[in-house]
Amino acid sequence: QQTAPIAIRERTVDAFTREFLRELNFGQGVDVERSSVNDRYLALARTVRHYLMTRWIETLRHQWEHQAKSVAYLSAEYLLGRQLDNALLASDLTDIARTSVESLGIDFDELRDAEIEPGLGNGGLGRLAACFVDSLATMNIPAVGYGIRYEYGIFEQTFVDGWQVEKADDWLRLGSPWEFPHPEAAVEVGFGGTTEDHEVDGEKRRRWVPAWNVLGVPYNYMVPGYENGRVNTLRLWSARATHAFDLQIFNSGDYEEAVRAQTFAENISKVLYPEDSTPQGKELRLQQQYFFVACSLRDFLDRVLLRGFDLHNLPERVTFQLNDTHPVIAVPELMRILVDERGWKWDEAWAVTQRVFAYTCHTLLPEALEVWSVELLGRLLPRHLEIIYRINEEFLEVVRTRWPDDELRLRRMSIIAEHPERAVRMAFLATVAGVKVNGVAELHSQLLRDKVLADFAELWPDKFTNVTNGITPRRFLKLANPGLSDLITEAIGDGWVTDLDRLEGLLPLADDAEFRRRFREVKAANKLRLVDMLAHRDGSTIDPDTMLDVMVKRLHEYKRQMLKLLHVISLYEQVTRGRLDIADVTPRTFAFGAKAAPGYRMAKQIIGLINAVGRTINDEPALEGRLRIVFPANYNVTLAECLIPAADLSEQISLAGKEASGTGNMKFMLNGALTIGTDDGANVEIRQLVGDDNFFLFGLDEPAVEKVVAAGYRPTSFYESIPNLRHALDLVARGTFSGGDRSVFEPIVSNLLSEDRFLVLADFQAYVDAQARVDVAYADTEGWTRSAVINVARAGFFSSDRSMRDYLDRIWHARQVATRP
Ligand code: 26Q
Repeated sequence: QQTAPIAIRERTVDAFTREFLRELNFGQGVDVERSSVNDRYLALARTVRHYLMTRWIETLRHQWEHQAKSVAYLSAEYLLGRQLDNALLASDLTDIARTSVESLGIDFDELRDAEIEPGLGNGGLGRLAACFVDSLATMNIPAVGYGIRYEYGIFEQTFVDGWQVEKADDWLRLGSPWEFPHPEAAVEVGFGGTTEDHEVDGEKRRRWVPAWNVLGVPYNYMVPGYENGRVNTLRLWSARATHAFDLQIFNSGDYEEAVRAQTFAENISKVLYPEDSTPQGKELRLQQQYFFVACSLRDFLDRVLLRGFDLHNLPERVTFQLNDTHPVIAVPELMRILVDERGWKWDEAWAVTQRVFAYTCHTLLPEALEVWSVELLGRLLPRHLEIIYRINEEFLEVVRTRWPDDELRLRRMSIIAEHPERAVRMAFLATVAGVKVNGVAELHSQLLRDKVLADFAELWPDKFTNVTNGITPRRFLKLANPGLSDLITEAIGDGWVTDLDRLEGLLPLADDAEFRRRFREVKAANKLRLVDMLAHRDGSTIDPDTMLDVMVKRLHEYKRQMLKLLHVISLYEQVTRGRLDIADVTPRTFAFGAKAAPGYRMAKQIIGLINAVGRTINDEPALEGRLRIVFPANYNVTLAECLIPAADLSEQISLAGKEASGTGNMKFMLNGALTIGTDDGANVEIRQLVGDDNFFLFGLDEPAVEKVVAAGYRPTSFYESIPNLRHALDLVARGTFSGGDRSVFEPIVSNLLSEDRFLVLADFQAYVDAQARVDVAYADTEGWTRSAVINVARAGFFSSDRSMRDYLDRIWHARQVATRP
C-alpha cells in the first residue's frame, strides 16, 4: 500500500522561518531571545534536515523498488567535515536560510561556526571516503557507505610549549543533529569462543560458538546529492552491550559486573585509532574492524536485499568496495555466512565471494601493510581463521600448479606469513579475494603491480587496475571558495559543479589580463579571510601581502615536512649571518598544519622543531614582514577549507615512490595554487596536465631513489658537500632553537645524519633550487596568475565524480539510476 506523499517543505523565507522557530521552540524548548548559539545552530540544522527528508525517503523507496546494483563502500573512516553548509548547498537553501535567520536578528555565520566537525578519520583515506559518498549521491548511483560511529574522532591537537598534546575529540557533546539512530534495528556480533562440528539434516557442518557478543546500533546520516533530489545513506555502527550478555551477568547478582560489561561493549566504537601508517596489532582495533564489517554485511544481506533473494546472484546486486585492508575480515565473514549459516558448498560460496569484493590499496610503505597475528585472530575470530587457512591452502594450490617447485614463491605469496610471527597478511587476502585490486594514482598502481604485489600481478594481470583519486568540487571549490566559484561561474556558467571538465573553458582566460586581475582579487580576499580566521582561532597574525606557502597533511617522515623546514632554517641562517640580503628574499608566510600519531616520536619531535623555529624567526627583527612561520594547531577539514583557497604555493614534497596519491595536492590545484613537488603519487598526473611551465618539479624520481638506496645512501656526504645544508643542520644541533640545549632536537639531527630513510638531505639542494625558481616566477605577477589559472582550468580530471566513473567502468559495473525522471 502506497503511503501518502510526504509534504515537500515550502521553499520560501517565511516557511523556512516558521520551521526554524518551531524547531527552536519545540525542539530546543527555548524562545529566540533566550536561545543560545548552540540552540540556534541545532534548530537550523534540524530545519535544513527536514527539507532533505522527503528526498531521502523517496530515494530509499526507489532503491527498494528497483533493487538495482549498488555499491557498498566499506570504510573504517569518513572524514566528513562540517555538515550544515553542505546540506544547505545540496538543497539550494543557503540564501533562504541566511535571509531567514538574519531577519530574526541572528548572525548566520556564527551559527555555521558553532558546528563541530565529525572527525571520524585520520587523513587522506577518510577524506577520500567522504568525497566518494558525495560523488555517488550527486551522480545518482545507488550506494551505501558503511563505517563506525566513533564516539571520539581524531584527537584535538593542542600545542604546549610547541609540543603536541592530544585532547579527546568529544564531538557529540553539543548534540548531533545530523544522525538518525535506529536502536530497534540493532545487529548482534559475536567474538571469541570456539568452533565445532555439528549436523544439519544429516550433513556435517562447521559452526562458530562465540563466547561473547555485542550489539551494533546503526546511525544513519544523509548524504545529499548536489541539487539532484537524491539523498543516499551513510550507516555508521555504534556498539552496545546485548541484553543477553547484560542479563546473564546481572542475574548472577553481580550488578557491578553487568555495568562493566556495558562499558566493555561500548568500548569497541569508543575511539578512532589515530595511527595512519604504522598499524599496531591491537586487539581492540581488530574488534572494531570485525564489528563494523559483520554489522554491515548482516545489514546488507538481511535488510537491503529483498527477503528470499538468491545470494547466488549477489554479484549482480552489489560490490563491496574495501577501503584499504581495514574491512578485509569481511571476506571470511561472508564465507562463514554462506557455508556455515546457509549450508553452501565451499566452492559455491567462494565463487560468489570472489565476485563481490574489490580492494583499494592506499599505501606502498611496507610497515603500513596490515598483518594480524594468528594467535590474536584465533582467539578473537577462530572460525574466520580456519576459513582464511582454507582460502590460503586452495590459493597456494593454484600457485603450485602454475609454478611447480617454486618453494620461495609459495612462501612469498602465502596469505600466512611465518616471520617474525605467524600472521595473516590482509593485503594478500584482499588481493586473492577481490575481483579487482586498484591503486590510487597511476604511479602507485604501477608500483603495486611491479613491486608490492608483483607475484600476484604475474598470476592475475587483469585483476590490477588504477583509479586515480579525486576530490569533490562541491566542498572544495563551491563551498570553500565562493569568490573563485562566482568568478568561474560568471565566465563559463555553473555546469562545472557537476561536470568539472568544463573548467577547461577557463584556459583562454589565462591570457585575459582583466580576468587575471579579478582572479588575484579573489585570492587576496581569501587571504584576508584566512588572516581573520587565524587571528580569532589562534591569535596569530600573518601578513596577507606575502606569498602563502602551505604544507598541510599528516606529519610523517616520508612526507618530509623536514625538507621544507630546512629550507626555512637555511634562509634564516643566511640572512642572520649576513650572507643573504633580506631585500633579495621573497616575502613568504610558511604555513604548516599537521597532526602526528600520538605514539610517533620522531613526528612529534618535528612538530616541536617547527614551532621552535617559528618562535625564533617570527621574533627576529631582521625578518619582520619578510619571513614568518604559522602553524595553527588542530588542522582539520574546516581549517583546510579556509587555508587552501588562500594558498599561493602548494608543497607536495614526499620522497618519490612513497605517497600513494595525495589529495591535498588536487585541492590546492583546484583553488589556484602552484605546486612545488616531487614526481610522486598524483603529482605526476598534475604535472602532465598543467605542463612543466606551471609546476615546480624537483628531486629524485622513484627509479633514482631505488638506485641511491641500492648503492648505499650516505646522508653525511650531502651534509659535507652542501654548505647551506650543513649550516642549517648545525644551527639545530647547537640548540639555536632550543635555548642552547643541544639535546632537545638531537634525535632529529642524528636521524638525518645517520639514517635519513626518506632522503631529505639527498633532495635538499634540488628543493632549494626549485624554490629559487618559485621566487623568480612569483616576481612575475602576471605570469604567476596565468599559471594559477591554468592549474584551475586543468583540475577537472581530479573531480571525485571522475573517480566514481572510473570505478563504475573498471570495477563496479553498476549503473546510474535517476531517482526521479
Ligand atoms: C590501520 C590499522 C590499525 C590502525 C590504523 C590503521 C590505519 C588507519 C588509517 C592505516 C592507514 C590509515 C590511513 C591511510 C591513508 O590515509 N592513506 C592515504 O590515502 C590517501 C587516499 O588514497 C592517499 O591520497 C595518500 O597518499 C595515502 O597516504
